[in-house]
Amino acid sequence: MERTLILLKPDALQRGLCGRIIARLEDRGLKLAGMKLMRMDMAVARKHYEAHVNRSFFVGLAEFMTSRPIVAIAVEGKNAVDVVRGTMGATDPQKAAPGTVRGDFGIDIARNLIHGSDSPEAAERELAIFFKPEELLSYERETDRWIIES
Ligand code: IDP
Ligand code: MG
Repeated sequence: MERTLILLKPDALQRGLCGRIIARLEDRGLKLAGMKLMRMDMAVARKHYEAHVNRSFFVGLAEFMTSRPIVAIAVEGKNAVDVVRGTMGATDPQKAAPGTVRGDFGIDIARNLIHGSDSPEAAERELAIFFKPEELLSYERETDRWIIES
């Protein structure tokens, strides 16, 4: 079973969309493994977005992400990384399909509401930035028994 990191960005909290976004993750069948309301600091922003530090948008992105509270969420499920990316939609909300979080709630690439790790390796790296091992919980749900491994 795969785990991935989701961040509800400051715009999701400012707009009061956390519940609706988390509902979509739960609706999809993903299991919550960790959740934290927090403020990202600049050191964490640089670490989390290390692949983007030299991009033109990095300063604006880091300033935004550290400006107000975020919610860090770990979810677990079959192919969780790809499932979450699909549920999020394309990076640019203008190009994101209707039915996705970004496609339904966003219009600006710099205010696209949600982060999700883009590979299992990135997920492992990013989860370790936001959660101590003991903050990620493993527990059984009755519906887990319905999942067929393939
Ligand atoms: P992703 O969040 O869909 O994985 P990335 O390419 O990893 O997209 O970019 C990280 C974040 O940086 C995006 O979610 C978005 O907030 C921001 N970003 C990416 N490209 C641009 C841009 O061209 N202008 C402004 N912000 C951008
Ligand atoms: Mg990314």
